[in-house]
Amino acid sequence: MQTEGEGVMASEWAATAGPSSVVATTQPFVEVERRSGLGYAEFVSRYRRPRRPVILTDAAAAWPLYGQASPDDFRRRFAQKPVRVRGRDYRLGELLDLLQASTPDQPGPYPCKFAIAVDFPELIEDVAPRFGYSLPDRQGSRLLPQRLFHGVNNLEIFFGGPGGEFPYLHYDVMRLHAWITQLHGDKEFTVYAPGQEHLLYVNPEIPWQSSVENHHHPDYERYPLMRQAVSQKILVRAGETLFLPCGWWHTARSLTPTISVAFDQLGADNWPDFVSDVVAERRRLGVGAKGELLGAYLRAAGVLMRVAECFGAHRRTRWGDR
Ligand SMILES: O=C(O)CCC(=O)C(=O)O
Ligand SMILES: [Fe+2]
Repeated sequence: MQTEGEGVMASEWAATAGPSSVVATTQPFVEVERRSGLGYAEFVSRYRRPRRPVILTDAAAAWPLYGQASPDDFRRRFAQKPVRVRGRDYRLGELLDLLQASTPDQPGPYPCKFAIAVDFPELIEDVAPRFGYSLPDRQGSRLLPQRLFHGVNNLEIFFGGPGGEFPYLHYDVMRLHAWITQLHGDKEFTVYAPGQEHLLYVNPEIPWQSSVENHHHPDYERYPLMRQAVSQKILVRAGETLFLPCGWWHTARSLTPTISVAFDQLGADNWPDFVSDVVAERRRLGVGAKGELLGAYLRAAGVLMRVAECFGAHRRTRWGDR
C-alpha cells in the first residue's frame, strides 16, 4: 500500500495486540510482535539473531520505577530539579507542566533527554536490574577503548508531550541494538528495516542519520525516493519495552505525556557491524590507516570477549558495573 504523502506503510499500529492479532501486511518484513514471559533462548533465536524488532510487555517489570513513573510521581520527587533542554534552563516541574500542556499544534520541547548517571543519579537503582534479554553487553568491557563511546549516553531518560517529535531519522550510532522502555504514556515509533539506505537520503557526514528534514512529514518532491521506503508504525505503551536491532532506522513521537528509558547493547552478534562502522568513521575522518589498525584490534578483542562470555562475562545487571 502506498499513499500519497505517506510513503509505504507496512501497517498502521502494527503491534497493538498479541502476535495473533497483529494487522496483516503485504510488505516483505514481518510484523512486530508483542510478547510477555518470553524465554531468553527464544528471544535470541526468534528476534535478536534474525534482527527482528519485538515489544516485550514485561522486560522492565522488576524495576522499582515500573508503574511508579507518572509526571506526578516525578513532580513529587524532582519538581525543583534544574534541567537544561536545548539550551534553555527549567525546573523539572516546569518542564513537566509544559509537556502536559503540549499539543500536536503547539508541541512542548522535545526531546527532553538526560543521562541518568549524570543528571538523575538518584534513579540509577530505580531502573535496575538491567534485564537479561539485553545481555551480554560489551560496552563496558575493559578490552574496549572507552573513548569510542565519547558523547554516547548509554542510559537515558526521556520526557515528552503530545506532538513532541524526535528530530531525525536514524539508527543508533555504531550499530548498537536499541532498547526503549516506555514507563509512562504512549509513544509511536516509525521504523524502517535496514537495507533501505538508498531510499533514506543518508547524511554523508553523519551516516547513521537521514538528511530528510521534517521526516515525520517528508517533502516527497525533494526526497522522491522516500516514497518507496517501507516503514512501519509501532505503538509502544506504558510498561512496554521495544527492542530495535542494530541498523533499524527509526524515529519517534509522543502521543501523550511520556516518560521513557533508553539504552543500547553491544554483543557478539552486532560486533562485526560495530567494528565496520567504527572503521568506516575513521576512514571518513581521513584517518583510515588508524581505523584499520583499530579494526584489527577490535576483531581480535571480539574473539577474546566471546571466550570470556562463555564464562559469564558482560552480564552485569547493575548500571556502571564493569
Ligand atoms: O524515544 C525517542 O524519542 C527516540 C529515542 C531514540 O531513538 C534515541 O535516542 O536514539
Ligand atoms: Fe535511536
